[in-house]
Amino acid sequence: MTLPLSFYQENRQKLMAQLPDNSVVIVPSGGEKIRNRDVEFLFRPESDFFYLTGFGEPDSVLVLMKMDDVESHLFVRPKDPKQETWQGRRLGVECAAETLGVNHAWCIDELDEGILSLLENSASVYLSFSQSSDWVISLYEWISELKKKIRQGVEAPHQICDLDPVLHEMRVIKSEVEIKCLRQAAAISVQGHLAAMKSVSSSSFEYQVQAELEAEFVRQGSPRVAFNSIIASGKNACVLHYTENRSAIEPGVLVLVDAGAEWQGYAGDITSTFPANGVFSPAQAQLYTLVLNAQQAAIRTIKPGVSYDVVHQASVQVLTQGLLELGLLKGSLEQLIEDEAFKCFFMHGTGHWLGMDVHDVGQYKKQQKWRSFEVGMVLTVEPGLYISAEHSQVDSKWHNIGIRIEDDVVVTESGCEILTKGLPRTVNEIETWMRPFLGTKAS
Ligand SMILES: [Mn+2]
Repeated sequence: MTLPLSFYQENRQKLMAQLPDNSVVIVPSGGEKIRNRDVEFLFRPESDFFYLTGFGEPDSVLVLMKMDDVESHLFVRPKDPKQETWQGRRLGVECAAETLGVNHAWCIDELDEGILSLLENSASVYLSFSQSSDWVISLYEWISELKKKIRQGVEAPHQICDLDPVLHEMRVIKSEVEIKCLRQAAAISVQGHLAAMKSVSSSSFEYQVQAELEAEFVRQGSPRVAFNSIIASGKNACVLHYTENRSAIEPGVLVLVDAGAEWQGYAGDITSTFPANGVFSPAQAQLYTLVLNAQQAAIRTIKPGVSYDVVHQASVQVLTQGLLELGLLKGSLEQLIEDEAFKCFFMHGTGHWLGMDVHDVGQYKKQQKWRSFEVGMVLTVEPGLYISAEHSQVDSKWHNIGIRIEDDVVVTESGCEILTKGLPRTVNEIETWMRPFLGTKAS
């Protein structure tokens, strides 16, 4: 399944409708990157480019112009039978315009002269200020070339603008089609997490759980993970972005899995935490239930008009209260919240925008004020607690427990819809769900 061309065409139209006349937009796909010697990383286009084209090849550049009409120009790699035999098929210049629904296709080798002709007599050029600065250097060179033609009556652009605020604001609000893709990315991610839970008690090492998780993603048709999977057992769960996944899974520990599949360029992002041998210890169960309560309280706050920071406040409130009751923090609730005492155990935010990028683009604040939720926004809700052994002031029964629970939600008219449904979440649900799959480890 691919999205219809009209999705990308509409995105281009919507973008250009917001820009002044005589604007030119430049959006590159990015290129392949060397991993080591002659091996490349698997290529994945920049999300802005993919959002506007649906095209997955490297070394491509989209140029949109708003002169009398809106025109779309795409620079792509040429057909090259020898290269294609070795490196894979290319769409080529001939087919590109029709296949991708753009007005004109160019060969990427003609980029300099092509862009020069497209920039002639334009007033403003828009490109992403968060992407490579090489483009700004090229742009200056193109503009100075055009300025040399001033006596021939050519006008050069006199304004370089950041494309991010306009394009990324569009990407924050997801359309029905996008929500469908996110729902599918979430559903595949759920299946992967279930496979991980199913396999953990018979796995000796974190990477074996990763293999089961990612095998399920692939089996379900996801072309790649949305980000590097985290399989963190025991104390490794206290390292927030642990991706080594090489440790032996010790008996009795919790395993934190933070992983998501990609679908049509859209990311799933789920964190599950479950016991390696299917049963929580009392201390693990207490902390786990606290994080789950915080997550549910946070999700309950989400609806149109509510300020973004309310979600975090809700989870902070529940977590601080719970840490106080369990004796991990001491003092008065109000004071502890004001002093952000929770930060030594919960050091990240409660979530982020989710879309084509796992930490998706878009402002969180406007004029220094947290923005309010709108229908079609998609975000993660993921409170956590991480009690490393360095916290010698707390009882050692809490040490080396790291828990995060993360789901993806879309803001709806009446509240929000959880996209990542179908996972056992309470202590009881998890233990009951895992029971039939408890195996013995191969020695
Ligand atoms: Mn996340």
